[in-house]
Amino acid sequence: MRLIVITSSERIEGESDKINALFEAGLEILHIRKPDFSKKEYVDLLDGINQKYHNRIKIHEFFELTENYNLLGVHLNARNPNYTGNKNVNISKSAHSIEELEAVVDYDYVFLSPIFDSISKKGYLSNFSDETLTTASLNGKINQKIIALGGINQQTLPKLKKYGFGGAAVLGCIWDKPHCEEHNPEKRFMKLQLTNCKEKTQINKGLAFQFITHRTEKYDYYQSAEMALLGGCKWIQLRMKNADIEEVRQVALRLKPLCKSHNAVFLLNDHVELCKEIEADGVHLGKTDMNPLDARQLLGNNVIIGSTCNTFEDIDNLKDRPIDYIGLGPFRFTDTKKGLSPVLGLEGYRQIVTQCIDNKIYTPIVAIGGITADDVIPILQTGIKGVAVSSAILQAENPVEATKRICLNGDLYEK
Ligand code: TZP
Ligand code: MG
Repeated sequence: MRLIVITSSERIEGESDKINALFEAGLEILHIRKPDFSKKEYVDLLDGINQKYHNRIKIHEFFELTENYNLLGVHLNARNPNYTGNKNVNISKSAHSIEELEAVVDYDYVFLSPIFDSISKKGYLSNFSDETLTTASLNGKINQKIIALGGINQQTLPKLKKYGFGGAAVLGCIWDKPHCEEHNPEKRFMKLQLTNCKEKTQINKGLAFQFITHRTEKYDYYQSAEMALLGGCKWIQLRMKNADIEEVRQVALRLKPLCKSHNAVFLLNDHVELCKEIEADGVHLGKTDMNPLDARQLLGNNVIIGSTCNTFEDIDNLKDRPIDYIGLGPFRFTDTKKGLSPVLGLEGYRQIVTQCIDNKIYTPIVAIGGITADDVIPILQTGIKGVAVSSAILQAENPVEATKRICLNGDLYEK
């Protein structure tokens, strides 16, 4: 889900700096909503925000400012119900009932509120029951264009997932209690971003099983992924070590629709820019690849970012980074990867899972390296949330059957 921040209607001390810090932390869209501000006050606030972030800002007043500042767009409301400018800007509006969601085609997105009891407006209580939201979700009224608003924080954000909202807009949980010394919107946003990351991968629900492509004598990259998909794998990582980018692009462009037709997630190894260009579901980054913070900035909040770790120290170093999952390995020796780190084995995973819990690190971990179908249950029993597999599938006599066995063992563990 995308995360959108709405400013407080109050004046906040050092607000431009705090907004710059939010963008630096990877914020995709900021709504400036200041009903009591004059145009001059809007201008002053915009002038204090780094120009490179202006195209991520939407405004609720003084729509003509979109022209001078090259802003992302406007949010229509009762005070300003129309945009009459001639720029092709991003337009959103608010809705307070499911019936109002009928006309969403005319907008880039629509806020639906209050989903939960508001944090900033005391006494503004949730207007939607679980049943109403579930029905609206089933009949498609709640979809990727609908952004939940009202009472969203780290605790309530995960509850949104089952309804299929395209995102969440937050205000109170970022700006609440602005006068306390600890008021750090950036930190609050990063925590929310981490919660959002964990939701995206669905790793906490059942087996997370990622197939990693590898070229063998028998199969090319595309064929290898296709067999894993036919065996029921729902998560493909296109890893083409030493291939030039054009070659990766060509395979990726064919594989992306194939994954979609199997309802599977499609990740690229290494190539952040290509991930953005072809709109892959995510990217897996090694230690020498792009920093996850920069990748998050480039890709936005909806994209999955995974990172490789070999030790607890690696995981600890990433703890404030907006990553969705960690690939931790190697479980045992494998030829698939060159320059392998020391093997961890089950005991290594047990120790690292304990260290993570002791240090309150909850990023889901996927085991990798030489894993076979028989390893799945023992690995999951250590508290690891999933597995990434390559050679056990590609070296099998029947890769489709081998994939099915891994899925089956994951299912057995769930029961
Ligand atoms: N990183 C650590 S091991 C590995 C990667 C990419 C390869 C995993 O493949 P296999 O063949 O399942 O060991
Ligand atoms: Mg890499």
